[in-house]
Amino acid sequence: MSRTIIISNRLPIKIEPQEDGFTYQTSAGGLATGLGSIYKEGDNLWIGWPGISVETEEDYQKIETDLSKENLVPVFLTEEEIQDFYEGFSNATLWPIFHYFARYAVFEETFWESYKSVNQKFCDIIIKHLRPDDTVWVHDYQLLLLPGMLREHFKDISIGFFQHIPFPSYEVFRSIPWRRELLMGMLGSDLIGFHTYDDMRHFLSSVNRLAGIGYEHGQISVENRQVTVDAFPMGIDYEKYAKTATLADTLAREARYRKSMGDEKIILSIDRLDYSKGIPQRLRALELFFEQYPEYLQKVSLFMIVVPSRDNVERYRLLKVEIDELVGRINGKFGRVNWSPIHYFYRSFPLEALSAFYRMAEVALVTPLRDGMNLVCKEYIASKIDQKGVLILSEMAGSAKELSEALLINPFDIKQIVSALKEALEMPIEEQKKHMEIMQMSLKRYNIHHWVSLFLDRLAASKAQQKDSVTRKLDSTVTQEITESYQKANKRLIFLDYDGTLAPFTKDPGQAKPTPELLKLLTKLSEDKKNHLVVISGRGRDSLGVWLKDMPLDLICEHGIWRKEQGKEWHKADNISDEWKQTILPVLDLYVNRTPGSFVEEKNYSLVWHYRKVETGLGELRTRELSSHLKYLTNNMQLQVLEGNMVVEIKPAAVNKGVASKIWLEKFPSDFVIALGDDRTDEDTFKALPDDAFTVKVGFEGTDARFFVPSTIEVYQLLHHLSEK
Ligand code: GDG
Repeated sequence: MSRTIIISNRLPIKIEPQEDGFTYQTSAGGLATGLGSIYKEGDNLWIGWPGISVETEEDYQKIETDLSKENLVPVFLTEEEIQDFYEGFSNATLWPIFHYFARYAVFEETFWESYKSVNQKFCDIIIKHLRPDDTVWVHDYQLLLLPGMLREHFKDISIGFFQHIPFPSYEVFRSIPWRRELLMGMLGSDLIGFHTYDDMRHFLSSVNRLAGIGYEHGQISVENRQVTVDAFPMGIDYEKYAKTATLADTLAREARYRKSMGDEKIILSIDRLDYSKGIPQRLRALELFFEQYPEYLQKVSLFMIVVPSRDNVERYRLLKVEIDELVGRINGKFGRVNWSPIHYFYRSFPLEALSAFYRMAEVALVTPLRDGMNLVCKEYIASKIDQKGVLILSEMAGSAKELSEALLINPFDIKQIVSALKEALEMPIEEQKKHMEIMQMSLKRYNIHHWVSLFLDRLAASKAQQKDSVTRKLDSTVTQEITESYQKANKRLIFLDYDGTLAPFTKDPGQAKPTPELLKLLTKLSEDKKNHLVVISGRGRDSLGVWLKDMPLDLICEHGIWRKEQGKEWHKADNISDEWKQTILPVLDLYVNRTPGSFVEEKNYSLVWHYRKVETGLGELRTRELSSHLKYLTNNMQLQVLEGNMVVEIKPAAVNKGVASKIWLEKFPSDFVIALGDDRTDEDTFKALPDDAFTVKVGFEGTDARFFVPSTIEVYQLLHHLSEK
């Protein structure tokens, strides 16, 4: 039976030491509820830090045994690891960088070393429990290296990773000294999930620019493994919040609180103590609100809950002091004997109390400067049984992407928060209900259970897709298979692409001349009379035709427009015209003007726009624009627009490498066929060849070839090997 193993920094449990052992209380957090139905089932597991330091071996054993009954496996951390891995690298390096507080980030080698070793510690413990057909789901920024470490031990295991906090723009992420290692660690996964499309976009761009790995439609090819990246906005346990809001205990609490507050309208805010939550900004906005609209004094107050968090860290202590001072100042300035503008609680409350606050509040004020998702605003909406209430929500929270019916604000724009407060307090009930209804419908549907199954289904689907489309690495076994078939054959047809296959890429295509080593290798292969070599390229005959002029092989240039058998004249494909070039050239020139570093190559019957010297990202962007521009323009022109390796090529639709290779197949029947190529134009060759032909892709991107090799080096090795046989 395949099992699901959940991994997160923290186990969903709180352990308290007692005189005669320990007490265990399961966490009621959103993630714990959502995953509860999974890890408690059958042999499934949840592995993580139990949140307690123990001193004796006996206690270790005891906790381990107790937890195993709940399907939980502890990873114990030492005090030093908590300091360096958790408070250090996780919360003083990654947290600020990922929330765009780059100036708060600490880059400390000892923190990094500890981060690596704790990720390794997790890996070692997981390995002891893991079976090859298990599915592993790793959570969050404390364990970015773990997927890569697990992949080293289990090549085929299914690994999902979800990041709960934002992924920053490449411009910010790049400042981390260990950025590449972090990305490669994440790329050990099969599926990587973020809350929003923007996070996903930032991640893809960092992978592209820092690890030099390209992507297409959210798919990254890492050493012949497809990694899928997608957005999965996390929901809440809607039913739980809706139900708690109707419990007798909740209603009794609400009645008690209401009585002591009188008729005042309540603005509610609930956050963990964190600089990303925008608490001081919110307080300043409230101060300005009372200054501008004194008529609201004694009629409205802010109910502010701040849950203690990381307060032994200096940065958080300073924030606490700032909040205390602001609350003191505002209460001192506007307060009356019988009224306070702010009711401030620096502690946590039970769920029923929270639910009563949600019910009571006319307005929820959620103003993070940056937040991966933010669940508090969703819980507020789910608790509004009567649908009365207004949500003011920062556009910097992931949830703002879903909750467009809220009053969205920029948390740095204090004046805008003030206007939103006024608008919220004056919004007619009917309008409040209308917005609330829409948001409730959406949250009910996209709840936590939906999120969990969406992620796990997608992981299973990505894995299945990977298995379907396996292109095998050309290893010693495959080489052996090819060699045997080669030796048995009497007539061999060998198709070789040029750029990226026989010759590595150069910045200037004119520089990619064959080296003496290559000429020698091709000559040696051709000397075997059983071999028939064909170089099949998109290049013009003015370069390739000249460079390989006297070689004992056939040439197919410009994708088949020009063809030449050894010792014979050039032959042009029938009915090919070049008149269309006059229409297309000015368009390409326009893109050259707009894109520094790009240039146009003009061949007899095709045109190529090259962007290999263009800034990463810009080239890809222009490619997309140019391709769609050209596809529209060439609609009735019998032309084909091809996106190749750092090029966009336009050529007559009637010719391609597939059509050309078929001509050779018919003309030269063979009992051994091999084709090697690196870009999308070679896919036509691969598809045109019979099933038993050996098709080899150079590179990792998705391909129809049966085998792949990482680079031209392995192409040379294979050809050398065959030339010796
Ligand atoms: C990270 C990301 C992302 C708060 N006070 C009390 C209490 N809470 C509960 C809330 C809510 C949770 O804590 C806070 O969740 P958030 O989503 O707002 O924030 P983070 O803890 O920073 O979570 C965040 C999340 O992961 C999920 O992916 O949304 O962006 O930063 O559920 O209700 N619960 C109780 N008493 C309190 O006093 N019982």
